[in-house]
Amino acid sequence: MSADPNWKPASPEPERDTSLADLKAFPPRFDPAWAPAGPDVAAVLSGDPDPLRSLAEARIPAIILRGAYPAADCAGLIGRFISRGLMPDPAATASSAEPRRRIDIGTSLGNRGGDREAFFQHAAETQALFKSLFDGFRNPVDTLYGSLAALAGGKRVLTAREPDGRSYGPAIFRIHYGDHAYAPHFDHVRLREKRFTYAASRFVNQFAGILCLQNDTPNGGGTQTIVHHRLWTPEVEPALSSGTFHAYAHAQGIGSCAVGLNPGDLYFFNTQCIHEVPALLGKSPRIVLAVFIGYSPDDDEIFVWS
Ligand SMILES: O=C(O)CCC(=O)C(=O)O
Repeated sequence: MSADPNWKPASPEPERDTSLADLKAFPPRFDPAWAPAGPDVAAVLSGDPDPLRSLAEARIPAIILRGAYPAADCAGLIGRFISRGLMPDPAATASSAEPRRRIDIGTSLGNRGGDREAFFQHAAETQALFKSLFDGFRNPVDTLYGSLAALAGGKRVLTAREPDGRSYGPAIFRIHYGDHAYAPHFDHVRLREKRFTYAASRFVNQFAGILCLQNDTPNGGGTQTIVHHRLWTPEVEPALSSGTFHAYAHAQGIGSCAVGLNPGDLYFFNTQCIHEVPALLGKSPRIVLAVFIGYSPDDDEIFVWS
């Protein structure tokens, strides 16, 4: 698999400058009463025996597991991506000056699911690539799945698959360049992408798991995710599609939570909550390992895909 410079959003995004001006005019109201659970699995479970249900009901904005993956292995993996030609070397000005806004290493259902055969073919290539990509480092995909399983109260955590046995991409590295931003949006395989022909659409709730490998600035700080205390419903859609969600949140008194991450930190959140990653301002690409997660309170399985 080679770097994929042709990333396009799964659905049209609002005009970026409108969103950014809106964020400046109506900064989020951070709500200390809507606090993430953490900082490790034991502490989360001692405060709440069923944290995924709490996430599904948006009673907490996120579960943040600090230092879930070794920071040294984050740096080592990035070196490997560069040496294998999966991402450009930021030190090589010729390639880093190319106008790439996001590179994926992995298979995105949102971007590729329109062509079912090509999607499963690509997912098989990702599975093959991941067999050796992490050799010599701790396997970050195992860290993500293992952490989720530890929080899942006995439910079986597995890569999403169809009844014919074909499985999806297990996880995806997303490398965000320059002033890349995710405007306020939600993700849901049924409610947003409407991929009813995929088995992952059986789940009621969708979460994301995000492991930070590198921020856009070193030593903390930098651009971080904001999760808003508002589950998507059709009523909120006009504010999302017009790029005016921040004004809407201000008018409605919607609280928010900023998720500040360092390399090695892992967080889970409910992707039906409106969320965003404001424009990157630092010089380094922001690099994460990401998954989507299908969860239903009364389903013994949890599906994971990218
Ligand atoms: O990179 C992140 O922290 C969140 C990305 C995001 O918005 C998403 O997965 O929907």
